[in-house]
Formats: sequence, structure tokens, C-alpha cells
Amino acid sequence: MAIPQSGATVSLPAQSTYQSRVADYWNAEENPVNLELGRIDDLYHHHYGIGEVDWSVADDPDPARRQQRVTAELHRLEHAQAELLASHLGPLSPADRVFDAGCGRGGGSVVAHQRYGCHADGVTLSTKQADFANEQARARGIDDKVRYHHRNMLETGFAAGGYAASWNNESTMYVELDLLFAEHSRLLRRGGRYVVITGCYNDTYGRASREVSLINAHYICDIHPRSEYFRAMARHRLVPVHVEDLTQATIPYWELRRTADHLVTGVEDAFLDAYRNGSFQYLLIVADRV
Ligand code: GPP
Ligand code: MG
Repeated sequence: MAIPQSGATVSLPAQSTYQSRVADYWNAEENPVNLELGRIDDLYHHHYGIGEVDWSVADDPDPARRQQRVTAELHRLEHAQAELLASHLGPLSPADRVFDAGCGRGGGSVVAHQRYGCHADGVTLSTKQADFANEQARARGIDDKVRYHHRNMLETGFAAGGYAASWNNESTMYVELDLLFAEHSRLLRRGGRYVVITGCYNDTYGRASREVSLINAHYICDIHPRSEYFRAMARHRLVPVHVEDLTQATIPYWELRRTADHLVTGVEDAFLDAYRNGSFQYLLIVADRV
């Protein structure tokens, strides 16, 4: 399949069997925890939340209103996570272009565009997610600046040096970090900014714990150790400028999510146990492309 780009054509790279299974997962995925939260303001996130929970939502005596308030509270925390990531991309101008690697249903690119007025290109292996996200951008009237593509984040075909900033929001566990950072490094201009938020296993614990393995099985992913991020970045001219352990900040989100019977997916206790037993960390890394 060929995609026209700036007058030229680029071929989509051949997709591995693994990547096809991942695409199948996301083409079929319709979890209420993603769709019902997204419907609130048409910002569809595929990542978790950070910050303190307002526990009064869980005490609402009216069951329907309680569900609605819990949904809104989880969305507020997920949105706070997206804003934290976006805050590290800048400063950017409306003329700048950003790259969203593993864009899901598109929320992160909209958040970046709203904050900076910049152009955004999101890529996903899922045609359904790309179509959905493009429809959302059209409905918002921002489709001239925010575009989603069915492409492989490891081999995008986008122009080298064309991006002022790029990120992965919980999508690195689907790929080999060396291949991923080589592509970010190619796409970013010198002095550009790379941001990742990820779940990683903790080297000080040892290898992947049972809970980390359960998370891998749930999403068909392969969570990397913390150390591998820094090794792979160093190999690809990405120099960390800020690292933040968000583990404590994300635990309240999971505590609330596990009580939300209308939204749970079954993975909640694995996350809580993994964070609490020290085998897993929720990490933000900000790096400069030098
Ligand atoms: C959440 O997306 C993230 C992933 C699938 C990657 C795994 C992340 C780790 C930190 C290990 P989602 O919002 O679609 O998931 P859910 O449906 O569980 O809300
Ligand atoms: Mg979700």
C-alpha cells in the first residue's frame, strides 16, 4: 500500500504478525472506560490518570449520578496526565509540527494543538483509531492542522527533521526501543523535545514480576525495564533533561477505577499490586534531541 506524501509516495513497511495482532486488539477495542470518558468532552485518551482523587464522587447516594461522577473524575485525572505531558513539549509556536507516536483515538494531539496551536501528526497501527481520530478533528474544525495516519511508528515515512517535538504516551511497550528512538531521533530537529510517559518494570526489583506479566498478557505488550529507556535514548542522541516518577501520583486513579463497576476491565488489581510491591513504576522522561 502506498501513501502519497508531499508529491512523493512512501510504502507502508511490512507489518509483523505481532503488529497485526496488536492492530486487531485496537480495532476491536470498545472499553467503556475509554469511550464513556471520551464522550464527556470528545477528548479520547488511551492512558491513565494522575493526581489526587475527589472521593466525594464515590459517596454520591444516587447510583446513576455516582457512576456519572466517577466517570468524570477518572476523565479529569486522565486529562491532567495529558496536560502534564503536553506541558513538557514546549515552548512551541503555531508553525511547529509535533509527532504523536501511538496516538490511539487522538486525544493527546488535540491537547497539544490546543495548548500551542501547532500542527500534529498522530500515527497508529489501527485503521479504526485513525479514522475515528480524523473524524473527531474534522468535527472540531482542526483537521487542517491535526492529522492521524495509519502507519508504523517505527517507520513513519515522515520527513527527517520536520518535528519540533514528539512523544509516546503509554505506547513504548509495543515496540523495540532502539527502533523507536532511532525514528524519533530522525524526525526531531536538532534541539527538539521528546517526552515519554510509560509503565516500566523496576530494575531494583529484578525482572518482570507476576503482576507486570499479567499486564503484558492483558494488552499483548512487553513492558521494558526502566534502565533500557536511558540506554536506548543515549544510543540515539536523546539526552534526558527531566525524569519524574509518577507512581505515587497514579495510584489514586487506580484506586478509584477499581471501584467503578461500570468501567473496570479486570486489569486494575494487577496495576495496584505491581505499583505497591515495587516491581513497576509509572515514569515521565523528557529528553532533548542533540
Ligand atoms: C492504556 O490504554 C495503555 C496501554 C494499552 C499500554 C499499556 C500501558 C502500560 C503503562 C503498561 P487504554 O486507555 O486503552 O487502556 P484501558 O482500556 O485499560 O483504559
Ligand atoms: Mg483507558
